[in-house]
Amino acid sequence: MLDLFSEEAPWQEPLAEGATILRRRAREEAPALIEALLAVAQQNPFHHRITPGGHRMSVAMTNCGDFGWSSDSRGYQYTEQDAENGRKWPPMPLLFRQLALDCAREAGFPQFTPDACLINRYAPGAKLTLHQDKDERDLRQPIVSVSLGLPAVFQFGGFARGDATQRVLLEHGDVVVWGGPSRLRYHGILPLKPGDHPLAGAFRYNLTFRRAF
Ligand code: MD3
Ligand code: FE
Repeated sequence: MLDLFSEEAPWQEPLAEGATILRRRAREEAPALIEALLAVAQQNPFHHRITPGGHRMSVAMTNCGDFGWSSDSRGYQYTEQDAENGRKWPPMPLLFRQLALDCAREAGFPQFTPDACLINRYAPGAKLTLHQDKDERDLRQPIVSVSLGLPAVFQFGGFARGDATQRVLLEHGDVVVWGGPSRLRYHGILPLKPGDHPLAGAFRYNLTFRRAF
């Protein structure tokens, strides 16, 4: 039955405890978001990091905000400067910050204030293997993710790497807020299929807003 008094909008669904998908929430803002992320990348180009294990990541990354996440042979860390060029990360565009705050509030996290935004760029074939995000100081803070451009299959599992996984298609404009117990779930992205998106061309972009410190 249609519940007119439901607290949740129909496009807002729980994925798991503490995780909410806001389908197409960022559709209207998407052209401006893409323009802003390309401007960030002009100041600090996308780069394929090397993992501590010595592998070149297929996903290209840059960051904006007070802190940025990166990896090198010594490990993963949040830093105020890009070790690649010694410069501070570009500031987080106001539009980014506002969207992250609004989505976090809508999903039940009104106190969220991101200090870091990691920007991932996927070309065809790029993937992210199952991992946990646990380099942030306060794991009670959620992560807000925004998908732009080509669609991708997102995998999310349990609290151990070998746990069963679910698959969810993440499309242009989809926002997911990961908090509560879902914050430590293993997750990843299957290899991107080639395509041509009207706003993003051959790429998928993902913004993740975080409270690093
Ligand atoms: C679940 N990014 O940057 S977004 C990452 O699409 C990352 O680029 C993927 O995983 C991407 O770390 C997935 C969805 C996401 C982001 C962070 C999470 C899911 C999460 C943190 C905890 C649990
Ligand atoms: Fe992650």
